[in-house]
Amino acid sequence: MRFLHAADVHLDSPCSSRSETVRQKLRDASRLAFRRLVDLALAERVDALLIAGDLFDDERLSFQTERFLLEQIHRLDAEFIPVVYATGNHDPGRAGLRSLELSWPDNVTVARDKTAVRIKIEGGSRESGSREVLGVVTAAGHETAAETGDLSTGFPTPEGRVPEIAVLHTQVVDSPGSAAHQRYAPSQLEALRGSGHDYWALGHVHKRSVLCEHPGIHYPGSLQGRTHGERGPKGCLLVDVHPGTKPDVEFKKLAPIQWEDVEIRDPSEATTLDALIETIAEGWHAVAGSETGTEWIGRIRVSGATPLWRELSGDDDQDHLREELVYRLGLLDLTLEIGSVHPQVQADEHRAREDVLGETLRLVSDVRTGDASLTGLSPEQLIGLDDPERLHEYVAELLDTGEAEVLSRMLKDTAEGR
Ligand SMILES: [Mn+2]
Repeated sequence: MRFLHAADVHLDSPCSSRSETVRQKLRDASRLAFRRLVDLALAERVDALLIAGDLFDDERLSFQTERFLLEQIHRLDAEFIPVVYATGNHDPGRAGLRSLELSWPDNVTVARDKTAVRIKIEGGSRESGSREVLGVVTAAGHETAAETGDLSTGFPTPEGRVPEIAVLHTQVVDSPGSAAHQRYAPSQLEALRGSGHDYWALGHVHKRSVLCEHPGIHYPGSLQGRTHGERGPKGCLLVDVHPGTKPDVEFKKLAPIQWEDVEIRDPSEATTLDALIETIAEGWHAVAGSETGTEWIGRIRVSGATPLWRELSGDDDQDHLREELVYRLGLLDLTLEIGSVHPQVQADEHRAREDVLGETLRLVSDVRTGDASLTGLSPEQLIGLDDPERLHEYVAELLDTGEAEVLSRMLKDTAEGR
């Protein structure tokens, strides 16, 4: 039996941390990814499409997206491709909720609560009537948004004559990336391995991961990444299952927008902002490649010793650098994070000096670490302090690049970055 396994589509997800333009692009991208999923199902002539929960977020499904979703499912119905959809914690199957009330075409089976639903998947010629059972899909769903029980325990033991596939939105305890997710409907890897199913089509963890090759126990990851935490290519799994052997599982990229991170830890060679842009561009292309047909959202972190430490510490130059990078790398959006940047001469080398420089560096350092008293400094006098309780923390922030500043003003070879 051959099928597509997708999960965590999150249609119409708000992605609230981004600008309105980017949010709109991400919503469109989720829909395009879903359309591509249906295109792929038709092109590969699969026997079924399995969706392991979180197809959308609660009741937050616009009328337009609802129509789009049903149109896409109708395309599969027209080609007699069954869809098995097990609800997740974001789209629970309680009566009155969208997952249940949508006017699903006849090819859709919704597993809406802990009662396991069994569906025979048939193949062969419709005209001659010589139909055969290719496999059995069993699915259970989340009835509410906070299922705490192990839903996998209600799955009946497979009979073993044809491939048996299980569909479930669950957090397999101790699976990679599971710590980032809340503990909804936890299940045990050993129990899934020993259940007798040939393949577990899981959902919930947004990172693609293989928990077991044989039997196949897989998370396909989200269909389209929504945050910096969901990096890399996103899509679905194309699976072939033959009883008794390891399933063939192939990842198919579908997401039109991809998130990636680049970290520049040694920018010391770049002596101008243009040279720094060049360094970052090299780092970016090493991660993102030169692939076309994908839009990118980047997060770039720069830290370490650099002759540009003073420019990089100022908002104006950061904004300029960010805009240049967006243009140069052709990004849809960019989060630029300037970490701790400092001149190439380290304050540590001069802190022990028995002169005014050593004394100043020690004082700045002590204020930053909280070892020096701020007695006499009145919170009312300080510009920009909104909470008097944060006095020490605030002064430490003001002195964040204080040692570098003192060094560059007093020592010849630091001003130019040496
Ligand atoms: Mn999800």
